[in-house]
Amino acid sequence: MSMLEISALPQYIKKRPTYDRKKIVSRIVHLGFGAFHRAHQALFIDRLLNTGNSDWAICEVNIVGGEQLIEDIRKQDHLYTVLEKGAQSKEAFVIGSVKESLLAQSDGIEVILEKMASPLIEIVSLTITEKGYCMLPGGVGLDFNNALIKADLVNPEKPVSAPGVIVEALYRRMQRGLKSFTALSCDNIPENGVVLKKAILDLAKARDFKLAQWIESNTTFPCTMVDRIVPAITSETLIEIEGVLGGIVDPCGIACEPFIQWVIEDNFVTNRPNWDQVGAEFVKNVVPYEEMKLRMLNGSHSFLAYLGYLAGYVHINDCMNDASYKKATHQLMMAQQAPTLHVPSNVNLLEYANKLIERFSNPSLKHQTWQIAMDGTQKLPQRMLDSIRWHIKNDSDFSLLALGVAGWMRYVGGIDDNHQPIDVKDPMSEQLQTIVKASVDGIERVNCLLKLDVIFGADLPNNSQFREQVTTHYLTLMQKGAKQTIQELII
Ligand code: NAI
Ligand code: CS2
Repeated sequence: MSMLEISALPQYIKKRPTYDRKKIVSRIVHLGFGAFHRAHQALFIDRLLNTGNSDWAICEVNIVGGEQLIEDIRKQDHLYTVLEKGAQSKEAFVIGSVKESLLAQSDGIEVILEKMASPLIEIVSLTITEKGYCMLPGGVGLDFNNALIKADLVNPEKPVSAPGVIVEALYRRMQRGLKSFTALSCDNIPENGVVLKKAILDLAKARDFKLAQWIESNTTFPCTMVDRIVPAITSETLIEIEGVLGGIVDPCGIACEPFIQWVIEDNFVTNRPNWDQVGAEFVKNVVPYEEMKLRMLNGSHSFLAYLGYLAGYVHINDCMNDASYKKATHQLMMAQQAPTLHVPSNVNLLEYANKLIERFSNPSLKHQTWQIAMDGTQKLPQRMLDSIRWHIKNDSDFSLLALGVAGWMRYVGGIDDNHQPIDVKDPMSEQLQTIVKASVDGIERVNCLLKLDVIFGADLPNNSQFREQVTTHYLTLMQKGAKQTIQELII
């Protein structure tokens, strides 16, 4: 058993850094060194370094959690493995694009802020999950009741939230007469750049109007569409990676599907790396790509997460092995999500949907329905509710989308179809639990959940069609369970 280092790698691991890692420079600070970033952005940056045409590297930063990962990666000179797993293939890549790392808990926020204020840093990117933005669901504005935001308003120079950290770093750059960095959101949020900008400006305005003006005129917030299925790591996968590496142990390894996509709005403050040379796309307008991905892929993912979990399906590919679930997912995509989209001219939605079904069916990935079901209050608006609004306006069928919403309601009720308790994880879980405890299961529960206007707005609960469909599906799910409900609906 040995540690991960280039000289110890078996010859057959061909995909490894070919550049001099001593010469690479941290020009990017990334907030949220989690599973996804390791298998996506860091890999694109590594690919570009391998062309020999770039010296851009990353300083990874975790301000919430992630202590063990940072501790482990420091021990192996910030190298780690990405294992791409297709249905019948696997290939390991050793990634060298991470130059250094900082952890708020041990290094302190001051060191992180100074790094972000350094003139060398040109991009601050983020994968901090939807809740990290501290926005009200639907991205309508910063949540000033969020405990982290409240703390940052009192102590702006020692921030604890991601928006607070960015605002303070930008404040220091403004004070020092430095250029701004580009703030690059890579989270699954519609118009993620616009949402990030709103979070930052809302907080900056509450602090200092001059700072807000400076940010508005000097900082850019490109939108991005990011896509690659990267399940949370498991001990089985780490053992698999060890096997592929010929006995080298890599606690920072991560596995993912072979598919990868990154579409980026070309709007950077300074020069940006030519990620288009290694598979990314720079475009003027990312919105059509984002909407397509969020509704077709993520919308179906959430549908499968709730209805699959309730039925006892642990993984997304288990759902795909059930013919009714597979058919319902394809129908959801083509009949109820696709019509709501304005797709880029080079995209064929039927091919896109077929490819998604193939990706969801990948038996090697073991992507847990429970993982995707997490944080539903942050996900439902962009994945299902926007499409439902479109159908209401166009007087068309949204039955499967309504079933997805009813599935979420059953899920947050905390008991699955086999009467087993569900570990519901959500930033609003306290509120959800209060509602669940105080309501009789059935119509009353649905009515109480529909009162959550931060999720459903004022319009949807007042729409009789929406209310009726969600209630009917909920009652059917209660009576017959998710499997039978889906079977009967798609016949
Ligand atoms: P993860 O749980 O492995 O990592 C989450 C990261 O966010 C951690 O580094 C954590 O430190 C940070 N974080 C969590 N809460 C935070 C907060 N309140 N403030 C600041 N940082 C916070 O999750 P993973 O898989 O890396 O996913 C992260 C996000 O990436 C997703 O929410 C999604 O928006 C996006 N994404 C994920 C994909 C996937 O398949 N895993 C694919 C496409 C996008
Ligand atoms: C998933 C996504 O966890 C979730 O909510 O729907 O992380 C999904 O795997 C990615 O967006 C795929 O790109």
